[in-house]
Amino acid sequence: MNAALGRDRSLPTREGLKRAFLDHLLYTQNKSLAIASRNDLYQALAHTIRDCMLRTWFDTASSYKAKHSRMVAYLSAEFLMGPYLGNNVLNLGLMDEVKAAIAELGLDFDDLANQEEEPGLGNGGLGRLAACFIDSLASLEIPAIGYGIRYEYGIFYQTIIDGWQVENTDKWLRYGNPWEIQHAEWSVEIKLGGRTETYTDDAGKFRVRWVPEKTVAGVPFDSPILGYRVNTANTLRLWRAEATEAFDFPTFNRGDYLGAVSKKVTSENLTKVLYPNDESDQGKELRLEQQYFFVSCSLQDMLRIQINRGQPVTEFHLAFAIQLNDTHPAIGVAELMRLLVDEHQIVWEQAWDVTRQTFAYTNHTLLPEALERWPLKLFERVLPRHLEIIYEINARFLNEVRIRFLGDESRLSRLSLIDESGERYVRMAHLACVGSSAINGVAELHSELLKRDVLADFYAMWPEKFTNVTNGVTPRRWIALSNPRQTSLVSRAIGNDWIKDFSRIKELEPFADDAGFAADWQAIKRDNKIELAGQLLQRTGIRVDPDSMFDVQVKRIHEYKRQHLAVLHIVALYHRLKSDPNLDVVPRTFIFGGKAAPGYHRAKLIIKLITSVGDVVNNDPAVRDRLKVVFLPNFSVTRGQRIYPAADLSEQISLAGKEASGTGNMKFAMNGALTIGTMDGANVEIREEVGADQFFLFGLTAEEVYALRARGYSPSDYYRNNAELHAVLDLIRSGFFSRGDANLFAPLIDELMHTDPYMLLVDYQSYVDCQGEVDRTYRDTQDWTRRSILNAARSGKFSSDRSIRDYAERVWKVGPAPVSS
Ligand code: H2P
Repeated sequence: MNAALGRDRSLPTREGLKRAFLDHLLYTQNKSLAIASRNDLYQALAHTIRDCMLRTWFDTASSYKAKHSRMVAYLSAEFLMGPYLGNNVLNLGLMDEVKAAIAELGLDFDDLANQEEEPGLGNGGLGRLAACFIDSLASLEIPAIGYGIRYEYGIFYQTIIDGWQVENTDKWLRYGNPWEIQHAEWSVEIKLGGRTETYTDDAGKFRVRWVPEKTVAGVPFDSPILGYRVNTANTLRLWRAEATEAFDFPTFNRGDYLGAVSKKVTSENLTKVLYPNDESDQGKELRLEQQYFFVSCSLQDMLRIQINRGQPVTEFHLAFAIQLNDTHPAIGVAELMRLLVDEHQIVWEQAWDVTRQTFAYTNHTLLPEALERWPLKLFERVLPRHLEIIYEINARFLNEVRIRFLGDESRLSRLSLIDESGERYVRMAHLACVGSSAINGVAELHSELLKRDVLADFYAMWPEKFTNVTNGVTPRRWIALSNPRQTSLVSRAIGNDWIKDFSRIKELEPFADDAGFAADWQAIKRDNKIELAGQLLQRTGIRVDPDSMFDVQVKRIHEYKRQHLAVLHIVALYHRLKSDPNLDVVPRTFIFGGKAAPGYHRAKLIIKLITSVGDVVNNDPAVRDRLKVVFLPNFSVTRGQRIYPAADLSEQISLAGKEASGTGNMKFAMNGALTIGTMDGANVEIREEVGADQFFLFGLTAEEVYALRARGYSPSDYYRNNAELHAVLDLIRSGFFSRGDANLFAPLIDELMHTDPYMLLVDYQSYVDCQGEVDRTYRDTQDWTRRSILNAARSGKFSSDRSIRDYAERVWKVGPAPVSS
């Protein structure tokens, strides 16, 4: 700890902060104020803030150790943390003091905070959920550790060139990461490839040994995760792969200089880069290695902690509750079995008991193509011992099934851990279900559909394992940090306890009818919009009117999320304006953001469609600036923090039954945006909570989608029978938005007209009508503002603190273990 910050945990004074900052500038960055770059200043500030957290971090670790607290281990291949500085200052309760101290040095806090390279170690909702959960676990003082991968390059940096997405590597570590501490002393060794052999141990027992083809080292990098204004700082532990031997002397001595370091290079490739979602099969082997790598590192680490505490490994499940964030870490089930049986000589039955009681599995998707499975051949090549273990688990499991469902052969093949319908695959979701004591979906509807559809056979086996935990997001980052104006207004009205206990946001309800409060609320929204408009201009060159309605859709680009349905609406409006230039429309700014997986061509074409329609609409004088379409490149946590507070309308328009939950929908709602959406994912619960008046509902329900598909769906009927839709599709198809190139959008439009797997054409009219209702409501500013306040006031359920309490109670059976000061 920096001496200037004092030796106890009491918070530093402004003078102390200034001194610590200048010390770090000098001793850590080796610069004076006069010659420091902005990055130097950021680094010095980051180190100063980190120092303020260290003592809490150490005290938390010793308290857990002393009390033998049962720990939650959250295993996730992705942690989309977003920038740390602001969040840490907020959670320390030091925002005002730090801002003042920095200002007194003639600097601007926000300016320095903007220097931070955000660790983009996730694709979207799944990774961001892990980050919200880690914040809530610490804030609720629940002993927990997040385990993941320290990718050298996170999700690609997206630029838009000529309307197309272009991917650039994300060099987030280029200036170093002040928030992590490397712990080489806790490195572990990871085996890969090779073969297995049997032997008889000293006691005459028959055993199996894994003889790997190669080994790599896993090195942990720890970041403190401070809870909001509590004495708890948990740990996020991310693993980096390194060569066990960095330099091969025999090779070097033979004169092969490159060869001497090649092992180092290939080993380090393992944690080089985060895989984008929806990628094709290429590079799959490395991804399996990545998953196994971080899972094995983490399990070995937990066993080390367990043994250090003097607890027997047969009580592993009493010490740790492991949550599998999707199937990416599901190999953990086989790995824990291997560690217990092969390395700790525990008998199979006991090891299996321990394993099953340790794991719980969260499913995040209903899309069948997104359920992970590994070609058996590849699996065997990388993890030969695990395949044997999986066979054994499967044999025992299928016996259980046989007894329960006598003679039901098709059930056996449906449930098997191995898919044998064609080329053979290992089914990771099945491994996760069999090896876990609890299985959950991430919203009520999603959990129901899991039981009915994707995991129906497992539900029939073990109904008691299934539960639902609706997602949530942290109000600290997504309101207090992102929307300081709304935060102070709310706190002036109801005090600031809502930041810690978000259920109390409901106390805001009466203020919906308070004219003064409403006027302030509206003014704040406008200020936030002005700020975002500035960013949009700077990043895209497009000038937008802050008095227009900000209609926003930000999320991964995917056909099921239906960004192109929003485009059909824009084109319809444009078409109406062209036919009747004096039409009275509500001026709107359509804002899109999100990344398409580099190999997902259709998604990239959707981006091109958005930007192409934008080019025409934004530059057509006949529109007279009443419609603007902006695609903000490189949507990220940082960008999200500017966008959610500035939105009027939140677009949540996936086909019902496809979006597991959604979490952006919650961030918008908390920041006062009304939702237009389908009965999908957590939308259903949002509507239930905020009330139907605050939610513009359209489209088929999941039931209706099933029924229509069963009857046989013919999109061309909708095309033929709806004149406006007909015109809209024709206009896009004709090349009007693509400088006459009629081929460009043909694949997209032809698909809509022929198969339309996400039923845009069915929901089109209902969506456009609903948007008409949005317009009518928006025209009455007072009414809109009232709804906006009510909406935010009733969003209490969607705090990730509530989600974590649900997990703690229903799944992990853990409670808070406050760290005394
Ligand atoms: C996914 C689901 C979302 C869900 C999120 C977190 C995979 O996120 O699709 O519906 O809210 O996990 O559970 P995303 O699509 O944003 O990558």
